[in-house]
Amino acid sequence: MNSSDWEKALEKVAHEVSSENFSAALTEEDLESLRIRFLGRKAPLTELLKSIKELSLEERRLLAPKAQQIKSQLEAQIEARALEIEKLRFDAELKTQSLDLTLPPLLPLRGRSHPLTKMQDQMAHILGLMGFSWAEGPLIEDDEHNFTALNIPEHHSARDMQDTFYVEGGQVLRTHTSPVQIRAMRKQKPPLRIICPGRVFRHEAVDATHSAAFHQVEGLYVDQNVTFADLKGTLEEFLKALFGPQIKVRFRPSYFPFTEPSAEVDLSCLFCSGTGLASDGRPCGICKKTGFIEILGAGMVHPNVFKAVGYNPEIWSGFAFGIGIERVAMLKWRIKDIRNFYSNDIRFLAQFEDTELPLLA
Ligand code: FA5
Repeated sequence: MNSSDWEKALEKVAHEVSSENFSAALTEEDLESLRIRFLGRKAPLTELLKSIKELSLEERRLLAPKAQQIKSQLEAQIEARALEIEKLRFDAELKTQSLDLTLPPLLPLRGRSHPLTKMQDQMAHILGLMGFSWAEGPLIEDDEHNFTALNIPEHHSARDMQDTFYVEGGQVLRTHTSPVQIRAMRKQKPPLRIICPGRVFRHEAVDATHSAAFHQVEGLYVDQNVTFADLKGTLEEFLKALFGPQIKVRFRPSYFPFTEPSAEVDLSCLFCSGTGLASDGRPCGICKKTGFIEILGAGMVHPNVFKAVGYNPEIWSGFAFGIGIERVAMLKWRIKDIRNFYSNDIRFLAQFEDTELPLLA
């Protein structure tokens, strides 16, 4: 199309627009038909704007603003009419409905923290009273922090303990909060006492107690002459503050490449009071009849980890632990399925009223 045909076509559109009576549109549907007719993908104005690239630069400079002006004018007219239609609808509604001013007002919905945030805060609060301060690290980690510096070299079978999501460029979604230990120790000289709460990711099949994205709180304590007894005492004290003095805590020998010796820590099952049997006498489905549920991994920091961050293992010793926040929350509030936390069901989320923060005995 040459420029004079183009201009004529535009004038035709302008004429059609100016002779259209937008006030004749009485409903949103009427207005939508008008919008499609004038501004839709196949509308003459849209076609014209698409074909403008066939004109010379000079012609485009002259004609494009005219077309744009018609388009903006159309959009403004349609928007103005939409507001009028809305008002017409509202007025009609007011005529048919009566207003009862004696009705009690609707109370505004109050937002609250997610139960996992509440649990994380409670845990951080207790550990804070014990002298641990908060540290953070990135969710996308490099191999060095997530594995190598934690004494898990490449091709080591321990990498299979945590199925990993790999990101482009060789990075990973962190599989645990332990890499923050490395970051904290490389930044700070010992002694040091930190916790790192945060989200972690594993390529795992999701079921009632496993999620592919979940939360942990890492703890790390480094000083001179730290012993396994310090680790036991700290964790027992922490878990009793969180669950109450009646809770039973069990340490089982385990293996983590970054701690030696290592342990897994179980809590007596709160669903069956540690009996292993549900109220109907059948085996407890949560603890699988064992009376205990695993909630954390822990151990004494491995000398290779100290070497990787430049701490002398002959001078410094320490313990570390990693707790699953979901698992603790499930036990504390008797939640049988981890997926409830992520379902965004307000009926579930609204059950967790603010409770007082626990104190140490
Ligand atoms: C670890 O992640 C170690 N980094 C913990 C650690 C830290 C050990 C420091 C020693 C020193 P593990 O894979 O066992 O360990 O996970 C720790 C806790 O996270 C488990 O006890 C459990 O409570 C929770 N957890 C593990 N996998 C899942 C999952 N898929 N869904 C929900 N919680 C999980």
